[in-house]
Amino acid sequence: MGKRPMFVGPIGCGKTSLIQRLTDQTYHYNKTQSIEYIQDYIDTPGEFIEHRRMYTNIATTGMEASVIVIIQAVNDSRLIFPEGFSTMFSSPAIGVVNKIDLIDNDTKSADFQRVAGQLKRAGATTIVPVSALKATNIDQLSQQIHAHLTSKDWDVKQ
Ligand SMILES: Nc1nc2c(ncn2[C@@H]2O[C@H](COP(=O)(O)OP(=O)(O)OP(=O)(O)O)[C@@H](O)[C@H]2O)c(=O)[nH]1
Ligand SMILES: [Mg+2]
Repeated sequence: MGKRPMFVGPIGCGKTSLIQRLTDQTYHYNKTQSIEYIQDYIDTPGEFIEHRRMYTNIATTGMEASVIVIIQAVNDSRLIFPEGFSTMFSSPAIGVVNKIDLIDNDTKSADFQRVAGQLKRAGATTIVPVSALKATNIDQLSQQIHAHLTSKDWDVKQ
């Protein structure tokens, strides 16, 4: 079984849009209805994170992933990921704050700091600010993801 990154986050935070950027697909809206495998990426529906009774689905699928990418939009003021969220996985978690175009890329802003802090407390080892819309910091995100995949894991497709 290949080892992949799995993207989780609430409805509309931009998981699918980011995967489209990372895989050089056209950026277009496409509501995720179920777990989808897009090239080497695992995309999940936001419902899986918004409804805790669906956490088991995420935990099970997470066993196939060697890195968990937890994503929240900068304009989402809710507490989405509980403290220690990442401990349900055996793989490390990267935190992504998406839609930074809405704050003019200002990572010092209170909104950014609040979301980044929540992701850290959820267990993210690093925080990457991105905009899927403007394609900002996509290379940086790609590097962070690949740093968590051994080349062997990433190359093997079975
Ligand atoms: N302003 C802004 N909008 C974005 C950005 N990324 C995504 N969006 C918009 O947010 C909406 C939801 O994006 P999706 O990528 O479908 O979000 P998702 O997390 O896959 O949502 P589900 O599949 O429903 O869980 C779309 O209208 C996107 O165009 C961004 O960086 N900035
Ligand atoms: Mg989606």
